[in-house]
Amino acid sequence: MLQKLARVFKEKAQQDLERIVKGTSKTREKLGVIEELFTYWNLEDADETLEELEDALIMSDFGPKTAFKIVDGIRDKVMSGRVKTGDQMRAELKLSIATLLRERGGSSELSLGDAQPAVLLIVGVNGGGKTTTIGKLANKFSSGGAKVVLAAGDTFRAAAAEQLEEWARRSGAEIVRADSDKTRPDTLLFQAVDSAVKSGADLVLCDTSGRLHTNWSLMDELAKCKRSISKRLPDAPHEVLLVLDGTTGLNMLNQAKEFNETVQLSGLILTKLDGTARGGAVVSVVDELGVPIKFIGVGEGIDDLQPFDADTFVDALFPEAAQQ
Ligand SMILES: Nc1nc2c(ncn2[C@@H]2O[C@H](COP(=O)(O)OP(=O)(O)O)[C@@H](O)[C@H]2O)c(=O)[nH]1
Ligand SMILES: [Mg+2]
Repeated sequence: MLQKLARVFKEKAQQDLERIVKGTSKTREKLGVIEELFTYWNLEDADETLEELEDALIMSDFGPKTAFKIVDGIRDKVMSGRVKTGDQMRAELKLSIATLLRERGGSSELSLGDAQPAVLLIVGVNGGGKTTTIGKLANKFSSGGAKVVLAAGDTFRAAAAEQLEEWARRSGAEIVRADSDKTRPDTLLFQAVDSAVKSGADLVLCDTSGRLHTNWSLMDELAKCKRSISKRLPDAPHEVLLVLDGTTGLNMLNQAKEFNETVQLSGLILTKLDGTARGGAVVSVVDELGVPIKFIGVGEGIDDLQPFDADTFVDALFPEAAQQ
């Protein structure tokens, strides 16, 4: 049932493009330079234009490696005569970014299989939107008829469990909270999965404390959390999702690499795309890690979570309106 629910969400992905378009403004301001390149493009100085395109992508947080790869592909098409005009170049750029997101990332569908319950571990730095995203996910699955348990694994701050409790109330999910402030997060997560197994729940969403990817002892604790979940349920967690703050820029690449080394990510969730997001950086994360974006956050409300769709995302980066 869960897998079916995950698929239904996916089909709604084309909606609400407008809000992402508004949100990716920061990246697009910088990508404005690229629009100019397309407008004044002529085949005679193709080399120079392609170099400027590469610079503009790097300026828009795409990261040097990824920018080089994208432009190299376009250069091939220019040389072989398949790209001749500015419009064709824009189309090619969009296509190559979307293709990269799909091919390097793989499927953006949650892979929950037949697990009972399916367990999702949500990780990331402080303030990225982990708890909020868990609330939104809980609501999606609950309203689809799934029995959802929230695990308050952020035992670090007292207010964290309260915040999750509020989301549990709003989404109709159950919550497992620490009964003492000495409870360790790995113990709490073990208890939550145990309780979900016993009560026949469909889905467990595990919240964790925000931590800097440079803090070794906290990263080690996160690895323990993951092992502790597996100890109770051998194939769990079925997904390890890193929440990335869409306004972060290229620093998110370092975060993602460290988290990936510690807990082997299966997907990314990009939040705050309704703000002044810098969508370019995440393309680099997908490219270098080979991990897909699975959801995007487009606001603070309970319905403001969308399944990721590569074409919609690229359309948001290069909207029609800016193409005149
Ligand atoms: N605008 C916007 N704000 C968000 C989004 N996701 C989370 N937030 C806000 O970001 C702040 C931190 O979120 P929280 O879930 O507590 O982050 P956590 O520390 O990772 O658990 C809160 O004020 C959220 O309302 C989003 O997609 N868009
Ligand atoms: Mg939190």
